[in-house]
Amino acid sequence: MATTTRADTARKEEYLDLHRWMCMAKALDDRMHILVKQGRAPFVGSSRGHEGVQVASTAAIGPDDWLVPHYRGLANAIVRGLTMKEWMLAVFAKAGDPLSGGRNIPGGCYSYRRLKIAPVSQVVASWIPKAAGIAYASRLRSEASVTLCTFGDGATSQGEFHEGVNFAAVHRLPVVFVCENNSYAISVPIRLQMANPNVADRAAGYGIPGVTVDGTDVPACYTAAREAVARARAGDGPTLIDAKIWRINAHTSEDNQLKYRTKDELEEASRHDPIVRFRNWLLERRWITQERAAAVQEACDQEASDAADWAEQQPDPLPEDALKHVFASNWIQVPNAKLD
Ligand SMILES: Cc1ncc(C[n+]2csc(CCOP(=O)(O)OP(=O)(O)O)c2C)c(N)n1
Repeated sequence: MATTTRADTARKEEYLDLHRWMCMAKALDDRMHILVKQGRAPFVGSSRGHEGVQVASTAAIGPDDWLVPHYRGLANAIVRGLTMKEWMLAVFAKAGDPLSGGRNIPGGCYSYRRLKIAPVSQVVASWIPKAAGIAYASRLRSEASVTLCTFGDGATSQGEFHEGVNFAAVHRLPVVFVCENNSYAISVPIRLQMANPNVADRAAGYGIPGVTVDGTDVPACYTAAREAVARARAGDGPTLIDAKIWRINAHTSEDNQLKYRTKDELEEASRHDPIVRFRNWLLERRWITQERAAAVQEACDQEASDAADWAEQQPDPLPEDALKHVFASNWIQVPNAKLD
């Protein structure tokens, strides 16, 4: 009979963490959809289908590294340490929301300095050159940090993708670029975005490694991300990972995807749920039981529901604080500036 080594046990614990983080993201996502239907929350940009690559890539970096995620990166933020209560404070735009002080749409625009999550933007691809800039700053400061930058396939059609990846490649910056390739930019399918659907092929044009991975396969994503992080940390520059996934929900809760996806396609997408696939992988290894997996999801669902009820009762931001953190409080006086 095979014996379980200490390394196996450590690995198992890591993988069970990945599973729990995915369940947390699903629980918050599902709860937000309920809250929107009830008219209690404004909006969801769902991360369903993206959780596998998100937890795997984020678990591959450390607490001193930087995360520059896209607006769909709920599971990325969870791995960094974001709690359900904090997320729900943002969903209800409460004064204590650590993400934007109740100023932005949930998950759409925020930052979290303590967790080293750089500002998330709705302006598609605008954060890609910023990730290169953060990595460049780390280099100038002789810090050992790696920057993880995530985006969708649609973002790769923007000029900022080229500018950011090219700059990082030229300067061999410690960045890991992860394309969460769900093959849609809202309603625009990938065949209308690019003639070559393999985003990783473009890496050759920048002189960096490109890796295609099945983004619903958590262990494969984890291996690809850890290898890319190790390359970045060793001074060997950026990697472009193209993680192929399926978008399970609509683009956002404002979108009716039946206008551009067939019911058959949606059924197919639901068969590519990374949580189900990863749970089966854990079951095969007997690292989890059906009962335990169900209990983890149930506990996460309950925690998300409790977090929502708690957050809803928290104080709203004060009207007089509305302009706080919007404009600089001290104007910089430019000598001899002519303003007329
Ligand atoms: C510069 C810019 N152009 C257009 C939009 C509108 N928009 C918001 S999300 C989105 C789709 C982006 O698709 P993708 O990068 O594949 O990410 P996904 O939402 O599929 O995860 C678009 C076009 C925007 N926010 N910013």
